[in-house]
Amino acid sequence: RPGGGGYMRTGALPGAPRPPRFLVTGACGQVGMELVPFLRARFGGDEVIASDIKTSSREFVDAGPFVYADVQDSDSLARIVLEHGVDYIVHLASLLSAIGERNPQLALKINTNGIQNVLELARLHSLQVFAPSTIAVFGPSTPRDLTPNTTVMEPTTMYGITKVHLELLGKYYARVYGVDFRSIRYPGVISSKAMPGGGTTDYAVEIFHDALRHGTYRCFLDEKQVLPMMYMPDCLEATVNLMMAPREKLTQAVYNVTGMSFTPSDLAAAIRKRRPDFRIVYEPDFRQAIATTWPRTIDDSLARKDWGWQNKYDIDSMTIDMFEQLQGRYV
Ligand code: AKB
Repeated sequence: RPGGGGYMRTGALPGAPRPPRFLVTGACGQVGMELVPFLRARFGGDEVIASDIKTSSREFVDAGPFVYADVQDSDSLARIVLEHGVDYIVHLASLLSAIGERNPQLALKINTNGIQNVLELARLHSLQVFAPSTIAVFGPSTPRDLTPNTTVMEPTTMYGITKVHLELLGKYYARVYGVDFRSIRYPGVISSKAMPGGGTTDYAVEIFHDALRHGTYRCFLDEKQVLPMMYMPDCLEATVNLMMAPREKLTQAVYNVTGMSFTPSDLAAAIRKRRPDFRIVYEPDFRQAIATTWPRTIDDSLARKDWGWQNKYDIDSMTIDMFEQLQGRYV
């Protein structure tokens, strides 16, 4: 491999003699399906190894290197890292909040084993790690408006608990072993390519599909529930910008990031600007109880200051783009 050191790490990502090689776990999930092509466009198709325990589509598997990897199996992860000369693990595999409350034991097992295995590999083979955290690390005792980067983290969901574990473990490996661990607390991510799976913020994606298919949506959250959100193009930019930021610029390992905050009724109103006949009914279920424990708005000023985070999309520009992206699918 040109200029490459096999499994030896080059150490320097920005300005490195060759592009870094990435392993993305959970690549067939909502973020992975878009982050993998985004990284490939930027760093080269062969430099990004997508991995998952399932495949999303034949097209995705054929688009570049794809391997089977269960994040709970550290030996098979090690094998991939060594055989492919991986420098950077982007660890996306995780069970989200709603599905995690349906099966807390499974969420605990997959989420904690996954990050433990990834960080151990990073320690042993000098890899860099990006692993997203979430607004779900916050709970009822956290200030819910303009939630600061550093504040109380007492989540009440298993998902949130496993992500606090991820954050603290990542910082431990950074402090004790010098692992370069970076993380963003993702808000709800809205995207057009892949459906999210098992989250509390999923309504903000489902609503577009149902608006286009049926002209109506049954919302599982209360109409007044404000939650922080971000559109996928902003999520991709934020993720790669933090991954590539010069280390000396970073004052944190984990950053709050947000693009907008809105309620289901705000989103319905934005949709009605394009679909005046769109109807929404509210039938809050167990996910509403999760949402009430999360922040309404997030203070992401440290991300803006340290590595220049800037969102491009607000609720209206995101809605216009979602319609453009999805239109062809349902005509
Ligand atoms: C979820 O709703 O569980 C996720 C998240 C906010 O982390 N989208």
